[in-house]
Parts: sequence; structure tokens; C-alpha cells
Amino acid sequence: MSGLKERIAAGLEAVRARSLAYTDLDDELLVRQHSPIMSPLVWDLAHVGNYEELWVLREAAGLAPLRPEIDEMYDAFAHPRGERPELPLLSPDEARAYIARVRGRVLDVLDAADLSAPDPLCGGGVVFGLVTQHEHQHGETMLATLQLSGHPGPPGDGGPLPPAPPRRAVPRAGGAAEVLVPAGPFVAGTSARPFAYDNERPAHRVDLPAYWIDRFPVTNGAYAAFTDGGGYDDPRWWTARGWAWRTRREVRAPLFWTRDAGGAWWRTRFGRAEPVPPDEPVQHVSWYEADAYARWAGRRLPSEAEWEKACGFDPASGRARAFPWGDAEPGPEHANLGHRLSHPAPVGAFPAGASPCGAEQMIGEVWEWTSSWFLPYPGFRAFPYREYSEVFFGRAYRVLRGGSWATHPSAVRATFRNWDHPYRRQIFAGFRCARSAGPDEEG
Ligand code: AVJ
Ligand code: FE
Repeated sequence: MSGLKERIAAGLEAVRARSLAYTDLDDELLVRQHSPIMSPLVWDLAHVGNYEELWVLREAAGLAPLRPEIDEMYDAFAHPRGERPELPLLSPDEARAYIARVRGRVLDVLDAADLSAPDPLCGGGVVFGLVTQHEHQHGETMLATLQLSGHPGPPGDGGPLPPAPPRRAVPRAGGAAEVLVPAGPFVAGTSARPFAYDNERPAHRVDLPAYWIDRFPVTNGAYAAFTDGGGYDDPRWWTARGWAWRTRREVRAPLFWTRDAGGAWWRTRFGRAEPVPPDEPVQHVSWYEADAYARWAGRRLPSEAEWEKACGFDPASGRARAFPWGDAEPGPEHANLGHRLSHPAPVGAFPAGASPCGAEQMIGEVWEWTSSWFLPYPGFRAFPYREYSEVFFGRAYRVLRGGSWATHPSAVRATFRNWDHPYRRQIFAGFRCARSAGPDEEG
């Protein structure tokens, strides 16, 4: 058990270093609202500490509130993001002091905890997994806020790519770079993982007909063919809501893309303009754009079950893997995760991360939009609170899978479900396409 406690403490320390690095900025940048759809960064900073206090100190350990008067300000349901700058938030220094005070007590609770007790929060260290993952998720949100702000930091590009892989063909729009997933059942979701969110549970059997799925996420180069070929001007490719959205918002390209006088695409990434690299997965597209591209290419988005089967199902063992490459935790050779780079890696860069069916870069790079609404699995039970998942179920949010370059390795797996409104583009999201297999292609 002490090995587990050490791993938990190391994970808590690492995520806090990340949160502090992303908020190592002038106070003015921390309290400013960079976009009406995002919180001021100082809200995220105090919120992760308040969440940690609520779940570890109060709910799990039964301690009294440290600062009961601030709880309401950091309750994500009490105030939408747009209202948060008007609140009398803790200053950046107060927020740092508060979260450090919480953390000190959390480490004492961890020290004294019996992680082998059959307690739903403490058993197996579940509550520590919850708060660590939660803080990493806010880290990714803070990065999206920084990208929207146009501010140059934080650096990233801290880790080299694995040794240069053999250069592979960039998949062309609607082209042949796809893999077949034969018909048959697999087990979706998980009941067993020590820490998985309520929305990933329980494990359940899903039987799918055969389908093809792209080997790689759709690249900037492929997406530019859609953009340059008038994809944004032809309502045939768009759903009615998607067309209304693109018309009202005058969307003509992914967020952060601009065209130069010669017609070449540039993007602004953390405050700097650069040519759009053709062989990186496209990011900052909405579900509407992903769905329109797929229709233009004669394809469709995969359902989340199709995505998950292509990611984790191993026909040789009949089991679902935690990751495409197996059950080993993600290493630098497997996937572009954890902000080692500050952008997606080119397609073909992670052959060691291929899934059993041959799909690559399903984990890391970009969150991948699926055709599925965010709905509960059969037998769903809210844990530890309804507001994590249950209140979001329905036809307002689409499911995203696989994590991005900004997602921490401990915060994603084959069964992990993310969700957002179909019109959102600030998240590090792209997609890959699929199509149903014909009757003579049952594999
Ligand atoms: C799973 C990314 C949609 O940011 O709203 C953070 C994660 N939940 N705090 C979000 C979350 C509570 C959530 N997403
Ligand atoms: Fe939160």
C-alpha cells in the first residue's frame, strides 16, 4: 500500500506543478477574462483547490471547511464561466496560499488513510484519483484559455518525438488510409479500473457490424482540401444546425486559421503565426465542421462505440485493452500526450501506439469528435456526484475520445469519455472518419 501512497503523492505533486506553471503569469493576465466562454485563469486555480478540499478533506476525511465563505464562488454550477470575472475572487496570491494549505492537509489525510478499506471514496485511493484527474482536466482547460488569449506562454515542446519514424503517406481526404474492424461484439466501458469516471461504467457488451475507420486523424492538409474546395459554401455537406451555425458565425476555416495574400493557410498558436503544417491532425474544429467534412469525403464520423472498439479491442484475446498498445501506461513512444509538444505530432509519428486493428494516434494528438450524444451506459449510477456526468446527459453534447497532446497520460484511456457542445472549437479537438463496410467486406 505504501507504494500506492507514494504514487498518489507523486501524481498530486506533478499536477500541481503543472497548474502553477500555467498560472506563472502577471496578475493582470490571471484575473482578466480572455474569452466569455472561459473562466479567468485565477478561477481555475482556486477551483481545483476548492474541489480537492471538498472531496478529500470534507467528504472523505470529514474535516470542517477551511473557508466556507468562498465555496459558492468556486461551484461551477452556481456561476457560468461568463459571470466569474465579476465575482470577488481570491487574488492570485490568495489562491496560491489557499490551494497550498488544502494540499498540506490532503497529504496528511493520505498519510493516515487506509486505502484497503472498502470505502467508496478512500478504497483504492479513488478520491485521490478523482482530484488528480480533475486538476489535469482544468490544466487542459487553462491551456485552451491561454491559446485563446494570444499570450505566448507556456513553452511546451519539452520532449523530443520518438526516433524519426519511417515517413508514411499522408492520408488523402476520402482516400484509402483506413482499416477494417470486423463485425462482432466487444466490451465497452469498464467496471474494473481503479479510477474511472461514473460515465465510463459499467462495462457492457456492444455488438457492431463491420466498419472501416481512418488509420490516422484527418490532417490539416486533407482538411484544407475541403476548405479550399468550397466545403464551407455548400449546405449539402452540413446538418441544418451546422449550416445555421457556420452562417451566423461566418465560419470559413478552423479556429485560429487565416489565409495569406498568396492563399496559403497560417495558424496562430500561443501567440505566434506559423504556416499550417499539412501532416499534423487538424485541431480547433467544431463537431459541425467535422461532420460536414466527413460527408464531403463520402464518409461519416464513427460512433463512440466504433471509436472505442477500434482503439482497444483485441480480437486475438477477445479482450478490450486499456490503451491501443496494451495495458501498459502510456510512454513517450506510444502517444503524444502530457504537453511534451505544444501541438499535435505528424501522422505516422507513433507506430508503436497502433491498436490491434491498425489504427494509430487514437490516444493523444487531438480529442476526436464522434457521432454520439453524451448518454449514460445501461446500468449507469452517478458517482460521486450527479453534477460530474449525469446532468450533462442528453442531446446537447457530443462525445469526444482519445485525449489530445495537452492531456496528461493519467487522464485518458480507451474508455474515457469527454463531451462538449457541437459548436465548441477552443478545445484541442479534431476527428477521424469511418464508413460502414459492405456485405462482402465482413472481414
Ligand atoms: C469533462 C471536460 C467536459 O471541463 O466541464 C471539470 C471536466 N468537470 N470540472 C469540464 C470537469 C468538472 C469537464 N469536461
Ligand atoms: Fe472542475
